[in-house]
Amino acid sequence: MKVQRITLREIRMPLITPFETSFGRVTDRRMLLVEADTDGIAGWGECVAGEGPFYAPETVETAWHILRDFIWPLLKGRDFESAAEVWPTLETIRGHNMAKGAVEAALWDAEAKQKGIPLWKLLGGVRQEIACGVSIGIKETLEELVATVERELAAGYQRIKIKIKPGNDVTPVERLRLQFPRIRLMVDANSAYRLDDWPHLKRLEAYYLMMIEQPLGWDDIFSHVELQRRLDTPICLDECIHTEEHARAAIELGACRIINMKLGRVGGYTPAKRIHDLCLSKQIPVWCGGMLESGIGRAHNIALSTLENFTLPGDVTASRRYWLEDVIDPEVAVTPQGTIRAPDSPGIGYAPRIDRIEAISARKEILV
Ligand code: OSB
Ligand code: MG
Repeated sequence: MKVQRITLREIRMPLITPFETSFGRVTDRRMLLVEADTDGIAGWGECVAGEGPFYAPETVETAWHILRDFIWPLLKGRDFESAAEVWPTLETIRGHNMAKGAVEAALWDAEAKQKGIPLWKLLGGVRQEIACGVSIGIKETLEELVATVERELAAGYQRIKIKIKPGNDVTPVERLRLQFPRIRLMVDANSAYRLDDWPHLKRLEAYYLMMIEQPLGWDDIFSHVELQRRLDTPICLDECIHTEEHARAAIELGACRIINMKLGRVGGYTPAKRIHDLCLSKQIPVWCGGMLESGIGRAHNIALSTLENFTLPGDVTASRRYWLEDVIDPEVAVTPQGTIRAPDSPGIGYAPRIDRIEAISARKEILV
């Protein structure tokens, strides 16, 4: 698989409704798409870096810079046996996992397309139908939150996650539990609390949550160990886990009992599979997180979610929850049972709509 050229594009799409987390509010997404041309076959990836460095250090700008100035020189002219060789090639670059993950995923797509098989099968996926939950941003009012949850449950989604922050946590959770006593419910704090807040977080335990996602510092595994000791509810780590070594430390130290997996956060399929296998051997369930992706990133999340240890519903949802019109054909759709069926067609199995992608591109750079 010879890497002939890479095209970077920044597309812009407005969200149907703004998405608010403890670290900010997004109304318009800027997304960096990577198209990798290999022996005449194009593979696609999406860089999940945000507009600003508020979830993680990377941004669209830093990723563009790293892809053009450091990743491309390592890939240019290379002839890979398989996409599994890409991640080791990039290892000399420290960090910048979202930039690495975008191009690595594009090359996995290209390999699957060259072999004429679905990406999820190439990865070793064991189920074609994946279970889906939703992530609901912080809402202005409890009524709006309840109405949103009602709508998502009616659409079939199997698990509800709400974003919380100090001052907006116990009240919405209590309200949802009163209204929906039996649903699978969880919260995501995106690092909004300190260890000292543990007595307050303990109050959430009255509402039998499936898990509390990333309550403490984005790079602070140690404080989560202390917190998990004080809580019965499982902690799920997201922001803290960038490498297999982080995952091993978190598991061995008891910082979490569940891990949220994001391709971009860990740097691609090769590290994701390694962390997945480690978690499987330690009986730590994983699920696939989301980053408000366009259809390209969504398609990759679907493929990843077919791996054996993805036993909990992920934040992988229909295109229509976020976009009036997505950039892939067909769009991602969810069944009335709250599942998504991984496609039978080669690669990611959803065709990028080049005309639409070009039309909404704010910039483009071809690396040769
Ligand atoms: O923490 O999981 C997160 C979105 C942007 C940044 C971080 C997160 C999220 C989500 C949205 O929760 C998940 C989705 O794409 O639906
Ligand atoms: Mg999260």
